[in-house]
Amino acid sequence: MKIVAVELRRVHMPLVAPFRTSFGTQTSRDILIVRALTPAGEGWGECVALPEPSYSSEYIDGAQDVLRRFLIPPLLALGHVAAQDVARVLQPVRGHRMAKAALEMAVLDAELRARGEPLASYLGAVRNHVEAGVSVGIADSVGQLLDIVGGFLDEGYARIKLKIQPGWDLEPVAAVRERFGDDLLLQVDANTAYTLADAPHLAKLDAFGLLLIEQPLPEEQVRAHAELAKRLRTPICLDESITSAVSAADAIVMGACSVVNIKAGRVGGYLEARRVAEVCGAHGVPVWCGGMVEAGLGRAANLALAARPEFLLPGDNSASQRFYAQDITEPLTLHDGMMPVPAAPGLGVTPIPEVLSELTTSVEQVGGRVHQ
Ligand code: SMG
Ligand code: MG
Repeated sequence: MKIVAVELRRVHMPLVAPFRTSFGTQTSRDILIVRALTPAGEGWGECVALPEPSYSSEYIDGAQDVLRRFLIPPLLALGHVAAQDVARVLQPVRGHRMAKAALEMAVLDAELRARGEPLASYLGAVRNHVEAGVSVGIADSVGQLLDIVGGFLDEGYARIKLKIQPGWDLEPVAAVRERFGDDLLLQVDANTAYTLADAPHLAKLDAFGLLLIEQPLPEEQVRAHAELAKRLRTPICLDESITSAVSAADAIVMGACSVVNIKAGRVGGYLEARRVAEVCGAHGVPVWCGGMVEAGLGRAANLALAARPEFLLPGDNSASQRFYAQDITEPLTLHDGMMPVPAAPGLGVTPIPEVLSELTTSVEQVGGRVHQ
């Protein structure tokens, strides 16, 4: 289809509670929403970049700049573009995977809506519900953490992920295990907060029967993760380090991880995310779908991806209300511990115009005028 123009919109969404990780505390989410305008209709994308380059090198103003100046113009210049061509067209631009992913997502949504196909079936979904996990931030105290975890379990979440950092690891994990029992599916995420020298300390987590420890060491330290894996019984899962299907294959072959967290934004789009899943599946490595505190568009797309067969562990696929009192789309909700996979064409959800305009802080359009 012909991409006539692309709208870049920023929305500001308050979080229901602060979300603290080893790299910072968020109290609201500033999100870049991408809308592709075509003669056949529109398509929506959501960029997962955070306001600061703290989770990874990308950040939201940078993503918007590279989209405006370097990523959108080559697509507008084409007479016709299919979603499966977007990554190749954008390949001359190095990196900027989150920005590229958001643009590809918008083109893919437009294409799928135009032909009436849900994203889930396009991506190869094998189920219409996925088990819901929830990521729990660093709390002010262990007592507060236990209340928060208990609340999520009451809501029906099937798996708990605790954010950890030096000084907030063994004690909260031990307390959650003791309070909620050995059957609780429990895992931890360090967001690169440790070094290989912490191996003896991290090995103490082995006592708690965790599903996995996610990204203990810095993004570039894949070999060090392989070294750490030899010293821990807890399986290592990589998040930040996995930026493509090729890097996933390398990490697996090196022995750096035995589980992979797949985030489409981090690997440059849902089509590359599908390739990451295929590579992991071929190596017998289970995967799960990560989250980036997305609003409804990103959440819906993640559910479609998580419905693929390689997704053998519950992901960070939580309900809209885990972070947002008011989502920009119809809310995605839990049903008996499961999240339904959207079944309508494209992403299966659409921004609610009044909510979107109320939360919007800026809008710019790149490309021509569209009459619709
Ligand atoms: O969307 O449920 C979510 C957040 C899941 O913990 C989560 N994401 O490293 O996996 C991760 C973090 C990255 C974003 S933290 C702001
Ligand atoms: Mg992570």
